[in-house]
Parts: sequence; C-alpha cells; structure tokens
Amino acid sequence: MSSQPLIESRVCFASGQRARVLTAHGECDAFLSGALEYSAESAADLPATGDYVLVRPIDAATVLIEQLLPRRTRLSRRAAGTRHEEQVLAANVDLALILCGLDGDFNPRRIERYLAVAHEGGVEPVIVLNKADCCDDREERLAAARAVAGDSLVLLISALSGEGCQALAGLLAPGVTAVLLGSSGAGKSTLLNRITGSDTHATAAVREHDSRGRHTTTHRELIVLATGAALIDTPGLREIQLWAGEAGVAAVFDDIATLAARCRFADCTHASEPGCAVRDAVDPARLTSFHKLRREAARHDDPRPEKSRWRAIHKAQKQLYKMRGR
Ligand SMILES: Nc1nc2c(ncn2[C@@H]2O[C@H](COP(=O)(O)OP(=O)(O)OP(=O)(O)O)[C@@H](O)[C@H]2O)c(=O)[nH]1
Ligand SMILES: [Mg+2]
Ligand SMILES: [Zn+2]
Repeated sequence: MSSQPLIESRVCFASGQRARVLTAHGECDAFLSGALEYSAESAADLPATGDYVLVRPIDAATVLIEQLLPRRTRLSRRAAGTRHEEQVLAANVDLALILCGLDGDFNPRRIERYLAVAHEGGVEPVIVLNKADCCDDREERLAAARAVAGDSLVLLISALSGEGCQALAGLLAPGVTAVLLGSSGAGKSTLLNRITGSDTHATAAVREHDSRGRHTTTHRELIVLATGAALIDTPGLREIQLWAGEAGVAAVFDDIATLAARCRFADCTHASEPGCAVRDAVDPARLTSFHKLRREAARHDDPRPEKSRWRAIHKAQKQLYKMRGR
C-alpha cells in the first residue's frame, strides 16, 4: 500500500474502469480502486464526468481513484434498456444548457423532458435556442419555448455567427459548471468551440431532410475555460428517459397545477370530467406530455421490477403445481 496522501481532483472523463481527472498538475489517467468498484451498488455509484474524487498518485501521469465525494447536484437519465437503473450524465453541475436547434430539431416536448431532468437533479436549466441564423419564425418559436420554460431563462443564439453567445458566455462565471445537453446536431460542440475560441471539438453537418445529427461527439468531457468556469460537452442522446419523480415533473408543469386547483373534482385527470379548468386552457400537446411524464415519474417513484415480480409468480406457480402433483 502506497503512503502517498490522497488528493482531491475532478473527473473530466469517465468510461467504465477508466477515467481522466484534473489535478493541480494537469490532466491524468485514472483507474478505479478495487475497493471503490466493489463497494458500488450500481453504476451510479461510480465516478461520472464532473465528480469530485479523492485520488492516490501512482506515477507522474496516473492516479488511482479511491473515493467518490458526495454530489452536490446531478443530471441523470434512466439507463437505456429495460432495467430501472440510473445513469449519471454529469455531476456537480450548476447550469444545464438545454440546446435546441431552430431547424427540424425544435421540439417543446423534448425541452419539457430535459427541464424535468434538470429540476430533479437540482440543476438550474437554461433553454438555448440555437441556429437563429437559419430560422424565419424566431418570434413564434421563442414564444413556444417560453410557454414551456416556466421561470427558466430562454436564450436565442447562433453558435455559428456568434449572435447571442456573449449573453450566454456571461452566465459562465468563474467556478460555475455548465453542461451542454440536447439532440445530436443541436450544435453543442459548435457552441463549445465558439466559447473557447478554438476548433478542438469535432462537429458535423446534420441530415438535410430531418436535421438529425450524426452522433459526432461520443463521450462526455469536461473542459475548464479560461474564465475558470467548466463546460461539459455531451453526445446527443437518442432518448432521454426520465430519471425523475413526480416532484421533478410537477416543477415543470406549474401552470397545470395552478389551473387544476380550480377543477371541479379534486382528483380531476383533465381528460373528460365536467368542470375541468385545465383542458381548455392548456395546449393539448403539453397536457399529453404532462400525463406521459407523470406516468414515467410514477414508475420511478414506485419502481416495480416487472421481471423479478413475474419470475416470483412463476416460481410460486410451479411450486403449487408440484404440490398438486402435476
Ligand atoms: N446554421 C447553423 N448551423 C449550426 C449552428 N450551430 C451548429 N450548427 C451546425 O450544426 C451541425 C451540428 O453541430 P454540432 O456542433 O456537431 O452538433 P452537436 O450537438 O455537437 O452534435 P453531436 O455531437 O452529434 O451530439 C454542424 O454542421 C454545425 O455547423 C448555428 O448556430 N447555425
Ligand atoms: Mg458534439
Ligand atoms: Zn381538470
């Protein structure tokens, strides 16, 4: 066992057992200690981009991650696949920059989803409408984004021309950590390059017919800016399955909660009940989205492990048949 003291450092890249961390001496390769790996109950207990960790130097360019420090905030999604498992996208983040291209990418429903994820993790969301340079109906889209934004800031920018980027850069005060979220092709890496004034991050054109990106960025990476702020670039997500409870969703649909107080029935579902104050006042697409996210959140609050439940039922059934001599 080495007698080197533990040093606090920040994870700027994490992938399985390998990571990279930022120390006072620069960036190092990092490995997880066996103890950390074995004590983790799920993948969410392992270091993620943005985590603070205690490391033990092995040599000048390599460290061992011994301990994960508690997360102040986090952005998580439900891991892809069928298992009910949390995937931490970024940890200790102050601002979630929810990028939405003003081309075919624009989608208020997706913005609502990202807002719920941010609220759940204790992260302040900022809605960033990008590609203002190629949008003819910016006022209309700005209004549509504001309609779902609640109290969150909505910015209109062009990462390509630089329009509006000054205001955004102004949010990145020293010590602030922000994460770029959004679909592939929304312009996250282009914006990162604009802010850092470099071309270090690869970008690629979106498909002409549907504005979808090509999944150019492949991993989450934290970059420390000259100002002392940190910015995390992420790969565009194919899906952002909610990792949020009802409270996280409710925070995004304040307007519906306020109106619902005036529905005739206290348990009104705003479907077909008489005297509903919500149905006629809220955009039907938003109401549908509210119901959908609430259902997902309910599964999160009360995760019924379907498979294991059925496995137990089948086992009990088999035993019963056996007892009956079948
Ligand atoms: N017209 C216009 N194009 C933009 C703007 N921002 C980004 N783009 C273009 O959109 C395409 C996708 O940009 P990226 O920065 O690679 O998108 P990304 O969000 O990083 O995508 P992934 O890494 O795949 O998740 C590139 O061709 C960019 O040049 C903008 O403000 N205006
Ligand atoms: Mg990218
Ligand atoms: Zn109602």
